[in-house]
Amino acid sequence: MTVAVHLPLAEKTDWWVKVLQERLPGWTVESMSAVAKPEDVSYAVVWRPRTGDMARFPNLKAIVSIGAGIDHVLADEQLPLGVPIIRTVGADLTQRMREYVALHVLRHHRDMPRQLRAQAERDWHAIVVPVAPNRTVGVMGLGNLGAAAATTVAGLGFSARGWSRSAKTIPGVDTYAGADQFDSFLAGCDILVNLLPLTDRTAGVLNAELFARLPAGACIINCARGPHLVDDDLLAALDSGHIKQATLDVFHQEPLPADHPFWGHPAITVTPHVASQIDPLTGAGLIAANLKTFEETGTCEDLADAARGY
Ligand code: NDP
Ligand code: OXD
Repeated sequence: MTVAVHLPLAEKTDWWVKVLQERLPGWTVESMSAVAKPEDVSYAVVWRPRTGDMARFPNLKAIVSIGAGIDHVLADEQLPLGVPIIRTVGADLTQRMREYVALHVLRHHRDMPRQLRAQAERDWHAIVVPVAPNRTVGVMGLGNLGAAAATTVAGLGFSARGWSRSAKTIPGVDTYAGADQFDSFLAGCDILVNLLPLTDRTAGVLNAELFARLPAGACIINCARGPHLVDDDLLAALDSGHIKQATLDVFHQEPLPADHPFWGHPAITVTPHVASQIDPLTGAGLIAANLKTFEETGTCEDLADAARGY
């Protein structure tokens, strides 16, 4: 069984080849760029593959995304149709996202950016904020990560709500579903967290129209994908004061170009796509287990639905 691995950085590819080979004795794991016989490749394990990479392999049984999102795989216009895509998800990834969302929700809730500005000016300035139950945190997307994030903020005492495509029941979280309930969901969200997958339907969802539906002074946390956000609309909403602050972990172009206005904006916190990066050794174990299960049974639990886009 041959597995071809590709990540944008050659040294990362080499690392994944090594650890996957250790976990898949009897299989052949190699860098995609070193594959001599494309017809032998049964599985591709990738992060941000290049256009046409998968089309080279006529006998591909499945593609593994080294991550939860599959948008980077589906972006390949030459992607062979019908090849199953396996996500890499699990408790490690979910826990890291819980921590990131808790950190930034609390930071906005307690107005830490303003408190830090006061410290810089040696100003003993006490900021009094509402208690968490009087603050509404909305989470867009209630999958593995969004449901965990919503449950986490509910556990901190916030008034938590979430929005997804299909209806859900999550203890402690008010849930909304579908386009019909989107406006009701948004109204009253003091802090909005985006954990939607990037699809044709969700691209650009964080736009001027959405910001206008949020209460004045709302904060945005985007830890899903850069193209969910219309950058100029956020800058305008921040400059008008309608949106107070934003935390952004993901961007249209990564790394975020040095001259991008987000870097120096006083109301924006930039993090470099680190909200939830799976521990690589844990991820390698999950991927090896999924490959073995798929090889034995022709399916596995973490299959994405390529037609749906996530
Ligand atoms: P899942 O696929 O488990 O869940 C996606 C959720 O979004 C589901 O609840 C789904 O609804 C909902 N959804 C999808 N499309 C729509 C729509 N059109 N309208 C309303 N709701 C919709 O994803 P995960 O929770 O595992 O991950 C979410 C995203 O987080 C990933 O796709 C990735 O982009 C991002 N991510 C970012 C990381 C980072 O470090 N910044 C790390 C890991 C992931 P339903 O349940 O009804 O299908
Ligand atoms: C993912 C990511 O999709 O790291 O897992 O963004």
